[in-house]
Amino acid sequence: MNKYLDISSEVKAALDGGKPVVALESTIISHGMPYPQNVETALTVEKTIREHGAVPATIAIIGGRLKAGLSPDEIEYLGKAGTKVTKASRRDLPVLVAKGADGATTVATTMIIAAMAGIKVFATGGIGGVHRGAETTMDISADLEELAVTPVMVICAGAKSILDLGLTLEYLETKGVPVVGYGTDELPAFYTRKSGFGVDYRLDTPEELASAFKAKLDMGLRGGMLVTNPIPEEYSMDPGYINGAIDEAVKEAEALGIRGKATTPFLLAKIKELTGGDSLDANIELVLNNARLAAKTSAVLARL
Ligand code: PSU
Ligand code: MN
Repeated sequence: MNKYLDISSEVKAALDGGKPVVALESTIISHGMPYPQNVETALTVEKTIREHGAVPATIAIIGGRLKAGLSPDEIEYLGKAGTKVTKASRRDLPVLVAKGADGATTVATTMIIAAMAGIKVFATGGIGGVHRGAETTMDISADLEELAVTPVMVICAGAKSILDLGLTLEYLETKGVPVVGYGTDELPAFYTRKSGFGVDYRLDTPEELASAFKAKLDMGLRGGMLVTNPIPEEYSMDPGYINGAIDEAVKEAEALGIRGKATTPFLLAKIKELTGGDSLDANIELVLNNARLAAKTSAVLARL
């Protein structure tokens, strides 16, 4: 086994026994939501996964160790420390590990560590993508490159329109990443169920998701699969309202010259501020919805 990797005893027992396991990221804890809702949400997501028959493996870097499976105390620590913990994408891993530092893992890094541990299904909220204005800034999330090379199914609620959704889909197509709509033909836009952009395939059951991913693994096709699961109707937000807040956040980021890895956390915090917490409630509900689907899908995959 990778000498930098620690798999918790519960996660290890599940993997050794061929039981379903669902990976979870930690940037959403340290950088994506405020304390204490971040910790409460992370623990509720773990509970939801257990209730649906799988074992949760929250992933992070603690003291330079790659962790698959955190204790509630470790989750509390990451949530309380918040943005003091380095947001860790692929390029951050070597130095953080060598220095024995902490890192909150993005979608990209969570996929890397999940794959090292042998975990195939990962639930999150939103992924990074091609930012608006990327034709001049070249701000394209490392999440997309990871989906191109690392064999993990990522279940998300689509992408926020802080991104250029059309360019994000083009990029994923070029990289050979299947983009699946769960029960929908349209890419969901995180807070809303619709975006105006189509997905590659609509699949309607956990069985269909699991068998498509199994086929990809069996063929040895590198890379992952992106499953986009619309936010439940009752929690979805008014598109005019939320898109107005997003546009304002993007303008403010430009005016302040926010760049690089600070961009996504800045936009998320700004949107939350502008919508007075409504967006946080929607965010929590869609993550729970993705956790349920991931637990069910990993249970099917474990039997195939
Ligand atoms: N988008 C969201 N919520 C998030 C993120 C993105 O709606 O919490 C986080 C995820 O961890 C994602 C990361 O992997 O931001 C992408 O950051 P960047 O755009 O810097 O690659
Ligand atoms: Mn970026």
